[in-house]
Amino acid sequence: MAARRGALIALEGVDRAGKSTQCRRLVDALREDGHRAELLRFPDRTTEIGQLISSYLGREKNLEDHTIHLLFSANRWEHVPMMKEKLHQGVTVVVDRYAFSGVAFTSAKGNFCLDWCKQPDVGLPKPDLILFLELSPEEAAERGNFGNERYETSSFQEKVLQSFYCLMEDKTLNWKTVNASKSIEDLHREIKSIAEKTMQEVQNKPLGGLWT
Ligand code: Z5A
Ligand code: MG
Repeated sequence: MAARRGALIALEGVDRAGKSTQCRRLVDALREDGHRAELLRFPDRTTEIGQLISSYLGREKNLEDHTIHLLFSANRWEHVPMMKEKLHQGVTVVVDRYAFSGVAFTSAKGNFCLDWCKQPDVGLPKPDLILFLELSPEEAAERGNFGNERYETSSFQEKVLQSFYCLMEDKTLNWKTVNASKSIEDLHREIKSIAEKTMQEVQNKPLGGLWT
């Protein structure tokens, strides 16, 4: 029998929904329970491509809209060999944002169709679970002001949210929406339970390709 594989779990959601907090909590808790689990964050600002992205987000550098979209995608592709290796070794990989952020943010700029935005990410490892952390703009505002990075304005974030809702209509993907206004601890318990169920369900199933 083939070795059991790990699950690919993506966390998505609006700004300040708690994605990074919950990704860290999930990986720590899975490890404490004896699972092998690793965290990846997109954009990964540590690679050469990631540094370009980071200077774009920090407004130090201007890049043409298609160009930055392709760089965000390239930043995911550069991790694919490692992600596949880990997953096939039985390691669960938790990703803090993934291709869905890529599509939602670029398409929110207008003049981009969803289909064009998806193309560069077609064939990436398909998440077994996409947890969408839902939070109203009012509740997000209570968690502090927007930062100074590009995209951090309420009007833009509202368009991003609408793009996420379009992506969630795709029933070939396992989207689960969770209420991110709960306490960090309650939300963590809910996310951990959904993640564990998915890990069980997919361990003997082949890894899919995204949007293929
Ligand atoms: N982007 C893109 O355009 N294309 C792409 O392909 C990708 C991304 C992958 C940088 O992302 C930008 O890149 C982002 C999308 C774009 N632009 N925007 N906006 P990033 O991931 O680096 O962004 P970030 O700086 O990490 O922010 P975030 O992800 O929006 O925040 P978060 O991770 O969801 O939240 P958090 O850091 O866990 O928590 C935020 C605060 O709330 C913090 O003070 C927490 O302590 C607090 N918090 C968290 N949970 C709770 C609960 N449950 N209750 C109360 N307070 C809480
Ligand atoms: Mg974050």
